[in-house]
Amino acid sequence: MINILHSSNYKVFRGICLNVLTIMKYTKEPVHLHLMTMEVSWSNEPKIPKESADHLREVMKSFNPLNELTYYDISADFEKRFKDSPNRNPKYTPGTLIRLMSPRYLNCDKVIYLDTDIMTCSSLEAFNDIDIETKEIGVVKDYMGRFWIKRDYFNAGVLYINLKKVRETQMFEKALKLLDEKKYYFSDQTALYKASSLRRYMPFRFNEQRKIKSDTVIKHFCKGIRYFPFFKIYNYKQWDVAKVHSFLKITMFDDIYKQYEELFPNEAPLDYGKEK
Ligand SMILES: [Mn+2]
Repeated sequence: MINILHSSNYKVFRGICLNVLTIMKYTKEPVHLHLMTMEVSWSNEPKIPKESADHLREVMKSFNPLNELTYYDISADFEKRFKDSPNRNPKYTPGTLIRLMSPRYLNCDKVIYLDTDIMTCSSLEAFNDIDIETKEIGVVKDYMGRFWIKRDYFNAGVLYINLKKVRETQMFEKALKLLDEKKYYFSDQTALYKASSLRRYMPFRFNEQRKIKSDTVIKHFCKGIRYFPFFKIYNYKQWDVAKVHSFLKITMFDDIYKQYEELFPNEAPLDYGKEK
């Protein structure tokens, strides 16, 4: 059984659904998705409704009856933990802070945390070959941050978490404490960097922040820079199908987009071919 963690609000739920469809396609081992969500008084982003999570579970089970989904609404706990925090409104969304509470809720030993702007390109079983027994987390370097911030600065979009170990070392609790004290630009990514000491660095194919290669396991649709034909900072997500086609030139997920529209008729539709 492969344990996956997604944590977010409802705004980006279709990213999770799209990613789950890629996991259903490539990963043959049963998958247990831990879905954490919340809504808080200082943000107008709604939580993922339980009905949507229930539907996603049904879809997963239609691929393999052994697949599982557990839904965690941590609103009350989150409200209490972050209401006075200088980081309660991070650069992107408070939703990204949810994962910091995961060791308190999940009862498995290891989990693969995935951002919502992620698609898999081959089987997650590749993680089984990565030894994190004596480590807190498996991480991949941040493509840009390793030049600009620090050589070993990692990208927190994919984290292979040894929950047993981090409960021992209190790594996530340390990260939460750091966020109480000071405002960080990359909030929890920087806090996770500062709070961790036992890291396994994984190859870029586990969090590919550039072009998809033949051995890529996970493609991260994070912010990127292109220098030619002119300098451009871009940030196109996998559900922005028109840009995925025209700018990123990726067509390998076209069957997934079609499947999404068939299997999730009640969720936000994808904009086929719409130029913005
Ligand atoms: Mn991301």
